[in-house]
Amino acid sequence: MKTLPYIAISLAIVALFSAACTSTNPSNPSNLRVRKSVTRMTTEEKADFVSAVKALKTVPSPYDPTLNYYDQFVKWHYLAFFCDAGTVGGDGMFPAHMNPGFLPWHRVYLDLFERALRDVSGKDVTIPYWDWTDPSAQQVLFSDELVGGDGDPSQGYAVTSGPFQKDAWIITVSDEVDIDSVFFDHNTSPNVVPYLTRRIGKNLNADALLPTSAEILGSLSIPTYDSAPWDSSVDTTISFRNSLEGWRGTAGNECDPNGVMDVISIPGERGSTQHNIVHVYVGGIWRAPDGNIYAGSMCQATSPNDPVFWIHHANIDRIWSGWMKRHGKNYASGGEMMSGLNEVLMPWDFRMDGLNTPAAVMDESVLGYQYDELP
Ligand SMILES: [Cu+2]
Repeated sequence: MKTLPYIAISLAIVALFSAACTSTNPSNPSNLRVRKSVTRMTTEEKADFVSAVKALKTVPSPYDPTLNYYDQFVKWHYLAFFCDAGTVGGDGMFPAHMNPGFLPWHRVYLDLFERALRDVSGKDVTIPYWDWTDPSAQQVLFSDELVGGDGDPSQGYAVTSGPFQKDAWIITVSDEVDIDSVFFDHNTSPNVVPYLTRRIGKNLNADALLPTSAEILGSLSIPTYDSAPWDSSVDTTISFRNSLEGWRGTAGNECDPNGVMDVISIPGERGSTQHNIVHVYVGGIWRAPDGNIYAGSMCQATSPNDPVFWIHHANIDRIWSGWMKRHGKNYASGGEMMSGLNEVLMPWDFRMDGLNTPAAVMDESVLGYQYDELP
């Protein structure tokens, strides 16, 4: 495997706006779409969201005729999961995790998805968010009106309820690489099955627990956006980004020799909280009777196969906005990754409106949306 060409990005800590100017565009607030908590959606809004998501599976991607529009998004995320931009097809894909670009990359990604939902449905659909600290949100989210429930143990934890159940929601883009096997003595199956799997709350040797309010407030109190060495090993007391992304205790293991990131948390081996642990919470990790360790759809690099992904990441994005409300629109980057303030986050270079760099998307109102409530 080639190594990523070293791109030195000098430290850039830029205060774009003062903390006083962090509210959404006051001159025209009514034009902003509102992303709401799943608990505040009407029955009709839930139905519109679900049918728009499902409609994306039925139309071709405008970017790649071999994919449907939904699976285009899955494919982008999969490619963005490699540390080494030269690993997959040499297409220079930006590594969208474990670096300062994590938050702006996913902000642009969600925005493109939300635009696709509106285009395909002709309706003013927005992505709702899942406040993990609200138990009623979990009930609403995993109901048949939204994403359906837990997997069925008798069917390999296939999701068999709701609009995205087995046979009604077909997965075509799957992980091809075993993410964990390089570092660990176990083998996590890429789980190549054409349906969603979930084993909610199951981590290999313990329960996976959702983030607490105290943990989120702790992240929100961190004054610096990110710090050297700008990856998953940075001390989380000086990196809001890494604290929220959820890496803990990964020093020295930021990327494996195959250039694949490891999102999976095994207690005692690698800690994981917040963004990461919610992926684990929904997908689950378990040892099957065949001895292999399996990870549910949300634990894969192709995690956007599970529509929970969008609702989870809207909450990540909302917490980022909540952090900027407190600390100003500050951004800091460095290291090898292409995550500089004014660097185009790949592959979003096709965006002709220029909303594809960290600087351009710091204020979500520029993208035309706001949250109904910030933490
Ligand atoms: Cu991601």
